[in-house]
Amino acid sequence: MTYFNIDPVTYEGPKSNNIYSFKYYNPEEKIGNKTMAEHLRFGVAYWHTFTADLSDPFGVGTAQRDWNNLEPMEQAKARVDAIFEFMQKTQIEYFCFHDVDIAPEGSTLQESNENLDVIVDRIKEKMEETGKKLLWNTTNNFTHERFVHGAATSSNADVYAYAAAKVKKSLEIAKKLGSENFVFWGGREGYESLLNTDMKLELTNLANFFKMAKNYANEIGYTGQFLIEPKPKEPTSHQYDTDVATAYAFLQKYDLDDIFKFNIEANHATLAGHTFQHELRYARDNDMLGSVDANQGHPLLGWDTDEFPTDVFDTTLAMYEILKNGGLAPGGLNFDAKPRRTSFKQEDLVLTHITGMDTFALGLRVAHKMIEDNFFESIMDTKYQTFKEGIGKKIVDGTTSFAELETYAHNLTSIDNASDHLEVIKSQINQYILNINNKD
Ligand code: XLS
Ligand code: NI
Ligand code: NI
Repeated sequence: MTYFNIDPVTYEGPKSNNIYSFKYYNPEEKIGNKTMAEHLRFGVAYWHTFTADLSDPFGVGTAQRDWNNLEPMEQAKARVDAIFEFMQKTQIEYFCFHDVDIAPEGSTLQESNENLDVIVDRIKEKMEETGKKLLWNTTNNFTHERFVHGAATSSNADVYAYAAAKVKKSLEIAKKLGSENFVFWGGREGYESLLNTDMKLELTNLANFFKMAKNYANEIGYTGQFLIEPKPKEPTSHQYDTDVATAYAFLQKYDLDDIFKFNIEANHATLAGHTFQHELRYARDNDMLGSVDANQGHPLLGWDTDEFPTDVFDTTLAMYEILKNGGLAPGGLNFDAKPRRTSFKQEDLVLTHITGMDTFALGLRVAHKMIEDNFFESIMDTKYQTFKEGIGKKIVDGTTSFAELETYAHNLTSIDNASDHLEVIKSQINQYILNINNKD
């Protein structure tokens, strides 16, 4: 059975009109000292691409998929075959999933685990056959009604235990499939209202949950990188892992900051009232940048629309942060993104990924060139030059005092501030993007 009736997608360059080709992503081409494939480490999200049906709060699913009418376990098997064919044809090396994406839940935990075992075995075989790898897996502790009050922050200890059992199983799967990372996204870890929420208790329980997860990973010898994926709201009105800064403070308070890094999702950053670059920078500056959920929000909609990335300005700045981070490995760029409800054909799965991959590949090319030219570095150099010597250097080194600064201020005859020409900087970035394919 063939699910995608196309030849493998290859690089044809920016002049090609073939929608089934890469215009900017050339996996084996070296950019600096790594190939594009090594820089970008693209991943496909099982849930959006193979499990979801494109329903929204106002309408049923529109996705036309070959596996739509199969029985649950047959459907699960077909999806495994489909995703591996998909990865072969799109040259995507990694994939990511939640437990419930790959196998149907049974009526008991035991039954769910048995279903998982069957599918995980099939996935393992396919991984060995194709060389494709698991970027990360995670646990869905938010969809089922038992998680109505959350999972590791539920007000019900029985639910907490159930959630722990599911994460335990997911860690075993991670170990078995050699998952390079393990993700915790907050799901329903947050609150609807503080009127009836003991935030302090819930956060302490959450911290203990993470500690037990790490202990269990150590016990079974699972060494993948642990990642937290911040999000400010949706589904709860306040998610505990609001943004990188908030989650970092939580990790530090509970002494978990050595165990985790962050998986940063572009659309979550904008939901939090930040730019994507802000979240990446905050994490990078603190050596906490682990992986990325590559998508973008819709500028007119206030929720997690999970669009495929198309904004080159954004991907350029993202790739700048990622390059300055020394890359993402063992993390990568997981397309936590879905076709619009109106793009319901199976082939749209391929076309959307080509779009996202090309947008990041173009961003990589531009960001690399800017770094070669020391573009941002020389801007910063000029802007902060007063901190390189004299009183400025003393401030940076922490070797001055208010008394000394006061004396210094009294002696100033004038203060000269420079314009930062921000509009010129933006225009120069446009020039970089437009000229990236010109050799002269
Ligand atoms: C939801 C999240 C979710 C995580 C994995 O908004 O992005 O998809 O990436 O649980
Ligand atoms: Ni995500
Ligand atoms: Ni999301």
